[in-house]
Amino acid sequence: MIGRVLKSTGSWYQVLTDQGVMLECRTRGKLRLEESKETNPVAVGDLVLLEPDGEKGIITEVQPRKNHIVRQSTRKTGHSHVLASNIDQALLLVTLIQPRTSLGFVDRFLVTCEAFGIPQILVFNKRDLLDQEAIDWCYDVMAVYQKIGISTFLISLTEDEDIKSLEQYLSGKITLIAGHSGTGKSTLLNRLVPSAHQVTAEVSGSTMKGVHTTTFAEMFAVDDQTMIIDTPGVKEWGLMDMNKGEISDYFPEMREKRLNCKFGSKCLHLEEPKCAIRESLEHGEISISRFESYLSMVLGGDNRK
Ligand SMILES: Nc1nc2c(ncn2[C@@H]2O[C@H](COP(=O)(O)OP(=O)(O)OP(=O)(O)O)[C@@H](O)[C@H]2O)c(=O)[nH]1
Ligand SMILES: [Mg+2]
Ligand SMILES: [Zn+2]
Repeated sequence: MIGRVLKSTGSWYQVLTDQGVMLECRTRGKLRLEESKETNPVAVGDLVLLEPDGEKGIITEVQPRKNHIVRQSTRKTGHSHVLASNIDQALLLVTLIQPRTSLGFVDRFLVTCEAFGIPQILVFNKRDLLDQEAIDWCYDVMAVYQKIGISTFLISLTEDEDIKSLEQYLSGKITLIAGHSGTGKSTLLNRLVPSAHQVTAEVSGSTMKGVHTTTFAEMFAVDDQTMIIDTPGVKEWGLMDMNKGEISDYFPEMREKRLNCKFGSKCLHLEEPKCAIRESLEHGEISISRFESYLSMVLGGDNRK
């Protein structure tokens, strides 16, 4: 039997078999030991081989993954957690307030997706909480991302009667939803899959941050072809291990320009002479906020802001 993992708690897995049956499964001890640095051997989205075990199932093998996205702990514990596998795209759900999402966080997430070859959608939620000035600022920020090929949206999941323009981008695909706690990931999921009844909770009145309501990643079907993965809110987004020289490769607006730097792929775009990236920055072709994010990644700045 073969199936797809819809939910993983670390000790048991909810698997949808190719016969359309939902099975609660466990793994064999062996499967766990074989795994290296990642804390979870089986991730949401994995295609797995199963053996029946009474009313339940045993996962005997994880099929090779088309792709996966890893959440790296920012503290140097070396732990990494596969958030999900075999996805078509990642939707980053952010809010300017309640909670605040920084552009540094956005860019670290986008760079990680680029490194894993996963297309991204950037959605600003809770428009209803913004005044006109903040909305104007948000559109300026969205323009920066649109320019580098990322689809962006500004929505209010509680006020907008329909979110069809966004839904079009999800249709027929497997989409992972990520973001800080409290940005409305589960609220979005419930709008897409009303039968899911995912629990949502108000952000804390004192910290204006989410209260970590969703605790496990879980995949839901919108229709036969469309799947959505709701995930627990992340506080920080650490960059996976990558060479400093590699980072600008994951900034789409730098990828080609960097070939024109005098020092070619050795240029880190810091103080080097005849740097095509810094020239583009001066000409306004690369946005200052994106370049600042780049610098903090190369110089190893604070990953938590
Ligand atoms: N004002 C406003 N509130 C919203 C909007 N969308 C969601 N919310 C509220 O924000 C709160 C948090 O929403 P959740 O869907 O639980 O957030 P989450 O991202 O799933 O949070 P975690 O599961 O903790 O990661 C809830 O009270 C939602 O009703 C919006 O567009 N505007
Ligand atoms: Mg949630
Ligand atoms: Zn350069």
